[in-house]
Amino acid sequence: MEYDFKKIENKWQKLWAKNPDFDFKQLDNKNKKYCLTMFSYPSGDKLHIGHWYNYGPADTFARYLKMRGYNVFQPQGFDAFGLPAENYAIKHGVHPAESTSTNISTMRKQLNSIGAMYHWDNEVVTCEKEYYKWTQWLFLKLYENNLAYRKEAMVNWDPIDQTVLANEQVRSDGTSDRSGGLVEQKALKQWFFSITKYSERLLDFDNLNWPSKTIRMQENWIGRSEGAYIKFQVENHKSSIQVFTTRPDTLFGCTYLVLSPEHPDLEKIVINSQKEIVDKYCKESGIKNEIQRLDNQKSKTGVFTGCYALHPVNNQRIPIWVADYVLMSYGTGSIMAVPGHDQRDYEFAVKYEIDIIQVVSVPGQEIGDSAIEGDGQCINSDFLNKLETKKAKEKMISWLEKNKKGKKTINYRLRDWLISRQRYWGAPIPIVYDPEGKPHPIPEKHLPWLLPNDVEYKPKGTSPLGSSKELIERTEKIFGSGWRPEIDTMDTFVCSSWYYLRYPDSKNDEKPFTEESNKWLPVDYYIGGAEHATMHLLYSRFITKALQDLGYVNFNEPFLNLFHQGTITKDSAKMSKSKGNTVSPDRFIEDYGSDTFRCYLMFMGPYDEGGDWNDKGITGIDRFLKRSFKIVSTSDNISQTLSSEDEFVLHSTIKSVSEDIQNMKFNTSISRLMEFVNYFYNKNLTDESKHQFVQLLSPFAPHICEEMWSLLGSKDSVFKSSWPVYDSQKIIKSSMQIAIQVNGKMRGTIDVDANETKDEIIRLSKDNTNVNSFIENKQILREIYVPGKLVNFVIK
Ligand code: ANZ
Repeated sequence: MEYDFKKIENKWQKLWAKNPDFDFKQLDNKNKKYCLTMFSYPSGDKLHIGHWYNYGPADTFARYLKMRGYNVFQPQGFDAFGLPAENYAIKHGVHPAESTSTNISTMRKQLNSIGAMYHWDNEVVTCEKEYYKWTQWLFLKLYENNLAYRKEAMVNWDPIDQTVLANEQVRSDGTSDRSGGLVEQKALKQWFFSITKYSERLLDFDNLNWPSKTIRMQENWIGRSEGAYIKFQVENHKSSIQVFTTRPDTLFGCTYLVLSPEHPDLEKIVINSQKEIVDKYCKESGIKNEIQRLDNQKSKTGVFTGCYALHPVNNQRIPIWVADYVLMSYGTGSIMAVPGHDQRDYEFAVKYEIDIIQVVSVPGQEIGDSAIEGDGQCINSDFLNKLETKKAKEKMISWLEKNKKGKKTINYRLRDWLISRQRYWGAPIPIVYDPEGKPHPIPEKHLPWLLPNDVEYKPKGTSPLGSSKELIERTEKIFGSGWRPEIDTMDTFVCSSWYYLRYPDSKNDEKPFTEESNKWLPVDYYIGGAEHATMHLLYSRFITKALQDLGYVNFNEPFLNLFHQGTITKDSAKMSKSKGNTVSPDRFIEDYGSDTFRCYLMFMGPYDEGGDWNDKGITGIDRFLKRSFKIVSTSDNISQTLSSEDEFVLHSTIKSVSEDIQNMKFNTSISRLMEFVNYFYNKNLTDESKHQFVQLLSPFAPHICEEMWSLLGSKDSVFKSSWPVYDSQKIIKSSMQIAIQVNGKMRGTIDVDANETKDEIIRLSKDNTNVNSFIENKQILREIYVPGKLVNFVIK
């Protein structure tokens, strides 16, 4: 019988769609496994190979869990709001609602061709009002609980996309990761979520099985630093300047202070004769973004304020400078500079001829071309002298606390999450302003607060919603004349920060989720790209923890096991449309079928590393599936029993495939299945072993296996059957090698049947020609047999 993949795949996709076993409503949440892949943006009009690489193997894993007896929930949806979808719409001159919905229906069809076991009834589409109503609800809950607030802030402005970007969306070279434009700084009133209140708790990864690299990235992003605040009295002034330092042990080496150009006290302290040059300096640095300011390659700049501070311990005069290598957004926006032990300060002090005092000594190191940044022993430091750095930190902090000049503190690099976007295609922020401009939350009964349609959505620097007459009329009608709507929309990362909570009850229009639907959570297995390490994966953890605190969920982490798929390259280069080296999945599905395509993706390399695409490789998989079909579907290779060697091959295949698939080692699983087929290709199989083989292959190639399962006479889906179990007795090697010694010296080896008796093994050993030459005509005093290993003849 020929393997007709088109017919088979078509047939089973239709049957699965109708099969009540794949109906979520029938699923019990006891013994559940919630398997989730990161949902896709309908930004392009097609799924690309990266989507397949995320979704195909993830489905293999989900199907395997189902066969292991779990109640598997595997939903799918679309992250449909946001810049990529909006830019696609602008480029193609259609309304984003229209292009998004067309793209979604194409992608839905393509997703079906993967042959994945999706619970489509639970689909989530974030741009639909039935969904964003609850994104707005989430905003309101955070607002009511002081976790959402509005403030004027310097923001990253993308001049090409004409919108604000989160720090995470700015690349290290200062350009936008969306448009590539050079990001500028701009002061705007913006909405924020208070993720920083959760900094410490977000550093707890205890019960998570996540890639350690991702955990490290989140830790670095949160950036916890232990240190101290230290107060410096300003000479002849009432005010004092508070700095944040991680090195209070170096306080005696502080020879100047620096305020950031945006520091609010700067104006108060700068002396008249320096005002003009300080103002000019601040204006110039206002144009630079944070990344340019922190660029270590560039020479540091700054100007003297003319004012002095007093050293908190010895009252010495310390000049106060302004310099843009100090950022307003970190610590207190001002530092104590210790040029002997901080490289930035060192370069600055050399350039502006400021004193450098060494206060830490490290054997073999001298302050020469650079500062000594490491730990050591305190010198030139009064009561800290001779102490090790670590001890000195503690001693200085207790001195400062006792004398009320400072205190121990912990600082985090994490910033609050800026969620306002000056764009059209997003969930409107559910806030209105009274005639005095004071913000008020929109009462829940008015949700969804609809995204207006009468909008010029192309970006022009102000929020498109401002051009909607309908939105203003709606606002005035409900709240009164002179009331104005908020015209910014929410960052799409807000939509995706909670979507996993919506899936189990995605059509509920009374509640975003319920106690019952939450029984499906947390997500057991989450699979998606590593590029989301510091954005989506951190935001989701924050939102889950916030909702737990507000009593809406009873778990504190959204994703228990996390896995990142690798990338598929072409000739070792990343696939991209601009390079013209993309591989369209559709063509290969057309030519080889979905099962072959999925299997090939999994076979290419370890799942977390990816692999290099080549067209020849896929023909190998094609041959493997054809041969698999043949050994199962022919009836003239049936036997009643298997030899012990055959059984060994069968049971060790079951063992290794089970172990490897459990660890998402799909490539080695497929290799083992190929070895199985090669071994049995011209041999007979029993009916049972054919069944077992089909079961092992089925999570990888679901369509062909359903077909083979039914050819073998089963009425039900193979995915309702239980994963095969190996018999440990049968994988004991059927023969064993015995070493033969004479008086403890190796004289030969023999292969014997694993069940051979001791007497027979000793007899065979004596017959070995080489051994025989040593024992012939000798008196054997003892015959020692170590079972399964060796025979030793002790002779006179
Ligand atoms: C004195 C000192 C001496 C420092 C020394 C370092 C070494 P992390 O570890 O990243 O938290 N700093 C503080 N606020 C800053 C700001 N707003 N902009 C730029 N730099 C700032 O870094 C903390 C250190 O970075 C602080 O400790 C401070 O310099 C500097 F031998 O204070 B340190």
